[in-house]
Amino acid sequence: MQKKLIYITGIILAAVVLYLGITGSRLSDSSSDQEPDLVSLATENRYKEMEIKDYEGARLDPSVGPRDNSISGIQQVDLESYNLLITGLVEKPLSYSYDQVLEKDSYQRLITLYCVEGWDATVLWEGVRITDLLEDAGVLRSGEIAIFHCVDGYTTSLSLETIKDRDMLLAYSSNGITLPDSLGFPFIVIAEDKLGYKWARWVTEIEISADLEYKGYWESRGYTNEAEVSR
Ligand SMILES: Nc1nc2c(c(=O)[nH]1)N[C@H]1C(S)=C(S)[C@@H](COP(=O)(O)O)O[C@H]1N2
Ligand SMILES: [Mo]
Repeated sequence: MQKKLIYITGIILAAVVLYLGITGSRLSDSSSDQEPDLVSLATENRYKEMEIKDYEGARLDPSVGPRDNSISGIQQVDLESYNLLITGLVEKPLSYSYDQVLEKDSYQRLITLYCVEGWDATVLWEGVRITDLLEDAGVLRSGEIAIFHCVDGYTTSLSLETIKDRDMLLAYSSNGITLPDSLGFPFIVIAEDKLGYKWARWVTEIEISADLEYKGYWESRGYTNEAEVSR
């Protein structure tokens, strides 16, 4: 009886020693490796497959914000029924299909989006110039601003002067992949140097207007119409 007890205790002790030995060596392994911390690991998990993560030495952020703040959640746009309209103070209102927009000359730019909530994302954008899209419609002399209408009912505006000065893009790609739904597929306004709420996503209509007092969704709720990024 006593022999059996000693025998069993021996086996248990051996098992414990073996277990500690294995976990111990694992722990020391991981501390010697350059493993990412939890935050970079979370970031890493937000990148989509095929997405570029570095560009000319700059680290790109995932094509999705840290959390979704859209007024009605993430929208899914069906290209079959999608058109981008150019309306308002133009000689000839236009309707572009997705493919017709992509036929325009394309440009690539590394630009950071700053949200009023304190986060930012540096992304490699690819898109067409907004002025190229407007040119075909012929903006009337009375036109002062562009109002962006979106699938979720969101609106925001930019002065035509700002759009021209910054040579702003309407992007269809982020970090080398097709713009994900979360970033506004099919199109997002790359409002360089302007706060996040000027970056209209899921854009369906660009309306040219003379109303310098126009206020979009967040602008009419107290955010400045200038939306300058202060850095
Ligand atoms: N259509 C549409 N575009 C939009 C928004 C929105 O709710 N709907 N939110 C704006 C805001 S406040 C920011 S910061 C950016 C990024 O939104 P996110 O915080 O949801 O990623 O999209 C902007 N464009
Ligand atoms: Mo925002």
